[in-house]
Formats: sequence, C-alpha cells, structure tokens
Amino acid sequence: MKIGITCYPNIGGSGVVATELGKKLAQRGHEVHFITSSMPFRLNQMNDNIYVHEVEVNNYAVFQYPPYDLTLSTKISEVISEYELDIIHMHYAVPHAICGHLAISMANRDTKMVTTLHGTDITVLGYDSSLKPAIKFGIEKSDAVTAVSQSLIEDTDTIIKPNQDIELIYNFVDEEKFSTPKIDLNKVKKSLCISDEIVISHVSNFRSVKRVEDIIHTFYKVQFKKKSVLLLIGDGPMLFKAKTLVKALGIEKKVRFIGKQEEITHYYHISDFFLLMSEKESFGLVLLEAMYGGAICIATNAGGMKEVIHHNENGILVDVGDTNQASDYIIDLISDPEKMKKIKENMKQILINKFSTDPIVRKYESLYLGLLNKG
Ligand code: GMT
Repeated sequence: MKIGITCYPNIGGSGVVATELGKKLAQRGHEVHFITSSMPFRLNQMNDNIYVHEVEVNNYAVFQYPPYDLTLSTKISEVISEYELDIIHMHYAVPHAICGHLAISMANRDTKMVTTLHGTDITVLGYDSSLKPAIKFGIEKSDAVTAVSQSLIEDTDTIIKPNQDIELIYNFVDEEKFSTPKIDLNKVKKSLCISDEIVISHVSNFRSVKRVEDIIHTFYKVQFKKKSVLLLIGDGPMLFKAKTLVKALGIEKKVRFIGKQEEITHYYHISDFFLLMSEKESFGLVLLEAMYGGAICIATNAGGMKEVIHHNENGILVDVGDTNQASDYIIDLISDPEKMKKIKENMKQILINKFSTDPIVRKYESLYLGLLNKG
C-alpha cells in the first residue's frame, strides 16, 4: 500500500507512535510518506520505503497567525495526487483529521483516511467549545478511527459524542531499542555518581498534567528509609518549579536533572523503579519503554494507565496525588526481592501478550486493507 502519515514531529508520544508505525510499515514493504512540519523525532535512519515531505508554513504580513492547517492540507493533497496514496493516517484529531479531509477533497481521489486519537486531542481540547465541533467533524469524516486505550474511547464518547465507531489499538514501542542499551551501564552510573543506591526515575515533557511535584514528594519519603537517587529526565514548563521544590526539600544531592535527551534507553536500564504519577494519561507510552528497560512502574490509576499496568501484577497503581501510597509501595518492594522478581517476570509476559509490535502493526495493516477492500 501507499500510505501517508501526518503527526506532530516533535518529542511527544503521538509523534513517536506515528513514526514507529511508519518505520514498521515500510519494513513490511509498504511505501510510507511522512507529511509533517519537520523531520519526525526518532526517524533518524532512513529506510528505502520512507519519504519525508516537509510542510513549510510561510508567514505573510497579511496573516496574524501562520496558516499551518491550510499549508498542511495543500501538501497532503499534493502528495496524495503525485504518489497516488491509498491511505492517509492522521495522528491527533486537530487539526490533522480536518486537514486530511480537506486534502482528500482537494486531490479529488478515493484515498481513505484513518485517524488515531492520542489523548490530549480529546481529554483537553475536547472541552474547548471553540474546538469541539471541529474535533467531532474530523472524527466523523474519517473512514476509520482508532484510539490508544479503552479509556480514551470512553472519554471520546462522553466528551465528543461522535457518530462513529472507534477501534482500540494499543500503542507499542521499538522493542529492540528499549531492550538493549547502547551505552555501558556502569559508565552511566559512574557519570551520575551512583553506586549502590536504589534508582528511581521519571521521563516526561514536564507539563502540569504529569504532576512532577508528586514524584519529588514520593521520592522525598523513600530517601529517608532507603539509600536512593531520583533521575528527572526531560524538560518543560514545570521544570523550574520542580527544581525549586527539590531545593526547598533539601534533597539536591540526591536528585539528578538530566534534561531533554535523544537517547534514554540506558536510564531505564539503570532504574529500579519508574514513576508516572500523571493526573490523566490516555496510555503512558513511557511505561512501555521503562518496562522494556526492566524498571518496575508505579503509575496512577487514571485514564489508560490501568490498561498498561495491572496492579500488583506487572507494576503498581496508586490514586492520583497519593504520594504516601506510592512511597510505601516502593519501600515494601525494596524489602521484598521475591515480589520484585515476580513483577519483573510478569512485566515481560504482559509486554509480549499485549504490547508486541508485530500484532499491533498488523492490526493497522488490516484496518487499512479492510477500508480499501470496502471500496
Ligand atoms: O502528554 C504527552 O505525553 C504527549 C501526548 C501527545 O499528544 O503526544 O501524549 C499522548 O499520546 C501518547 C501516545 O499515544 C500517550 O501515551 C499519552 O498518554 C498521551 N498523553 C495524555 O493523555 C496526557
């Protein structure tokens, strides 16, 4: 098949999933065209079947805001016509699903459109009355719609109420990349001045939804009882607040701020625990990355995270904001190596049974084929 993919190319779960899907489809022999505002993050090595079409948004004096949506629609329509695309797959409902619909109309071809909902496009933007009708329109004009968790399907039905079925297709990550660190782990630990401490980590874009302050408070309670360090990896609006809190609690020597990194696999591999204490998360892609790295995840039971982490089986779930619960679980687990071992075994099993790349990519493939066969 000839497949066009549009996503936000910068760091963020939706762009990562779209990029990995494109890479896998290309490996399976499909011709994949990324139509994005810049080279997608993690599309580092080029593949024979992958083309990248960059959307260049001009800012004319007449416009108060650069018209990304229109320029993107035009670009998608050009690529549809030039390469005779069978399918376009839009990641993130707004504006991408609407741009895709417009592009197909402009190209005047029977190209099919699939839209994947990723989370904030529904759970944040869906509450904005200036966007909600556009989100509903984009979903209803798609030939097929998928969401990354059952929780997101339910949120979409409640918030947007579209007249459209939504299929559940879970996220996946590059298994090989996250199972195999490229850097010597002893060297990594040495460079971070870590010896025999328990390593707890968190990776995110430091937006307020991630509740990074809860991670710091949880660690604060753990470090009184167990010799430990906290790695905070990433950057974003709440980073300054996080640094201020670490200082105020007097734990600067035990917290390492790593910043935004392209390569993070080794941080998961040196971690004993990974914390994701978000207020809401449609899926929580980093939980998969952390589990491939062997870190036990402590997540909140909000949104789709409970579909990724099964409490006491392949990780731990706590209530949003309950840092006492989270620290107690970590302290208990450190004293119970048998339970930690069991959880790690279950992690591997659930990754294989529920989140393996191949069956998930094949689900997308058969969704596309089904649409093409329907005509
Ligand atoms: O908040 C983020 O981490 C970025 C955001 C995005 O739009 O890329 O992530 C959303 O999509 C990811 C991939 O499907 C999910 O794993 C995240 O849970 C989801 N974020 C939220 O729902 C807050």
